[in-house]
Amino acid sequence: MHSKEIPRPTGTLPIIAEHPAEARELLGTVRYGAEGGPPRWEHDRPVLPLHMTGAGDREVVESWPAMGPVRTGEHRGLLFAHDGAVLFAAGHIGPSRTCRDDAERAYRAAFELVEALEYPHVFRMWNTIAGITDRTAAGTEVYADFCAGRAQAFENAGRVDMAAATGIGALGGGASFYFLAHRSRTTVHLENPLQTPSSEYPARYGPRPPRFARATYLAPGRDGERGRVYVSGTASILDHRTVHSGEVAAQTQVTLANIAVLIGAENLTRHGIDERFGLEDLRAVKVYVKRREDLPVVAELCGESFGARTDIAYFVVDVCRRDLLVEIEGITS
Ligand code: 3EB
Repeated sequence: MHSKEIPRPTGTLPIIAEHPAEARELLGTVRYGAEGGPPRWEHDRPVLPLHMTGAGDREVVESWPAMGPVRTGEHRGLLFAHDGAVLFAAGHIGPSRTCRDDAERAYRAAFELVEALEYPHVFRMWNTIAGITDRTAAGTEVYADFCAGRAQAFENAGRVDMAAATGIGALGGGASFYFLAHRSRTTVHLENPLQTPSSEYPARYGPRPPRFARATYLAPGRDGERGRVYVSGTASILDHRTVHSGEVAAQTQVTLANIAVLIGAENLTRHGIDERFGLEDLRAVKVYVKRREDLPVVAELCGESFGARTDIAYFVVDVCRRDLLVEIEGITS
């Protein structure tokens, strides 16, 4: 006799599918689809539409399960849902051309929310920004402008901790974000010894540095939830420099190697975590590719590196630096 492991819904690993999972067990849903805009209510749950797929691409629906009775609400345009353990919140930052002020406002609202609801441990944030490498009316790069507003909000809130994050292009719909915070589980924000911490990037990348950790480890819960690493959007960056400009295969390899080092035994030990993970342990992987023609090469390299059980979604969108061709994120199982 052999028994088969039955997948158990968990509050901190999403279900990624072509269709939304059943509403009553969810915190919220993110639609990586053909249109973006403000979050909305569907079946009393927040739904955030992101414009991440082009004509003919399949929509990807990311559903965050709830572990208990869910309460919902709205705070300054952020729609949220929480179950006593995890808070999910989603918002539309605004048009990308006025990113700085909009980002500051949106992040201020986010920090107010986690304080008020008492979910202090922010463990993952996603930012999607249309025209991320364009210039604002004032001549600043949109991404740099976004970073300036976000940095100001962190400073105003007195927040020195930085969570795992993704900052990535979108095909339209301005700038949006969503995040997850835990009420009680310990978070350890991880850096990668091969990469400069984002908050120490030199000024050439923008007036205020980005604010994200390379990954966040959410420690095991008393309820039996395992420890997981949430890997940020990771790119072909060593120290703070893009490497292999124009070469998609080499960029993909450096990106995968960066993630392997980040989640491996040595780096986790350095952060006081007695666990180890490899690329084959990742789930809910998202791969962002700048040029559609690079998809086959990137998909082949990812297919070889991740496990047979890894679910991978590909999106063709701009990455935050013009010379970056690929960015990859995931969550350990
Ligand atoms: C980088 O290392 C790549 O601004 O939140 C990755 C993850 C990136 C998060 C963010 C940006 C962000 O700079 C870009």
